[in-house]
Amino acid sequence: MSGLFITLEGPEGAGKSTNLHYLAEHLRAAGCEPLLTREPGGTPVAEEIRSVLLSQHSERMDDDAELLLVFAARAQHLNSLIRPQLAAGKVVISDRFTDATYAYQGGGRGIDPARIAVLEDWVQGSLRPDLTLIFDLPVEVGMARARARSALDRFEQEHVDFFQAVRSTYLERAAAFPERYRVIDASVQLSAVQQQLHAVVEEILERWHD
Ligand code: Z5A
Repeated sequence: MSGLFITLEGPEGAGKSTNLHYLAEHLRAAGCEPLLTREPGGTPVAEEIRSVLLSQHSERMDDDAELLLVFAARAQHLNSLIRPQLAAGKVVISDRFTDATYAYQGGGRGIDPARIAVLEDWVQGSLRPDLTLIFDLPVEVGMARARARSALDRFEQEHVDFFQAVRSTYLERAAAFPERYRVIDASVQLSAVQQQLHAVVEEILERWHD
């Protein structure tokens, strides 16, 4: 793999989508044209799986079914989009990836992370993001932002405890593997969040040039 794989993570309403575009603008200004994508989704088949995952259904979705759908979408996304782009030397930025599975299906739903790791190894082999930005903020602030923005999807209807577990899992992962993660304080006003991203843009450009 000669490209660079960057992922953006955080609880709902953290500002990932907003800041994905900000990062991309600054990379483009420096001559780097990143591929922007998201999970679940990113390709036509994976987007169909996304809509199953985010919609309400007449029965409760089983936790294992949810986990396997997340990885089914990821296999499609990786093999038909991300791996070829990385092989072509591109910077790929994904709004969420497998850290979200550890946070939502592991922390939120309570699935044993060892089971998630088995699927991670199966679907991804040795591929892991080069850099992961965690947009961190108090759960109530993120929930209020998401609620003010649009109708709530299936995940967004979860309770505060679910999102507390999601946030804690992200922070535990960042503390365990500090070389891969950068934690961004996303609770402050947008300009102050974006100020923190300048160092990240520099780091991406340096690593891309190497
Ligand atoms: N999911 C999963 O369970 N397992 C997995 O493995 C994966 C995903 C990959 C879809 O994700 C769901 O899939 C997600 C987890 C699950 N569910 N949840 N919750 P998604 O990324 O598509 O949806 P999301 O997490 O709900 O993202 P979001 O709510 O769209 O949040 P965001 O992208 O982080 O935020 P935003 O859209 O950029 O900003 C939200 C609003 O806040 C918007 O009006 C902004 O203008 C505003 N905003 C942003 N920054 C600020 C600041 N700094 N101050 C004030 N207002 C701000």
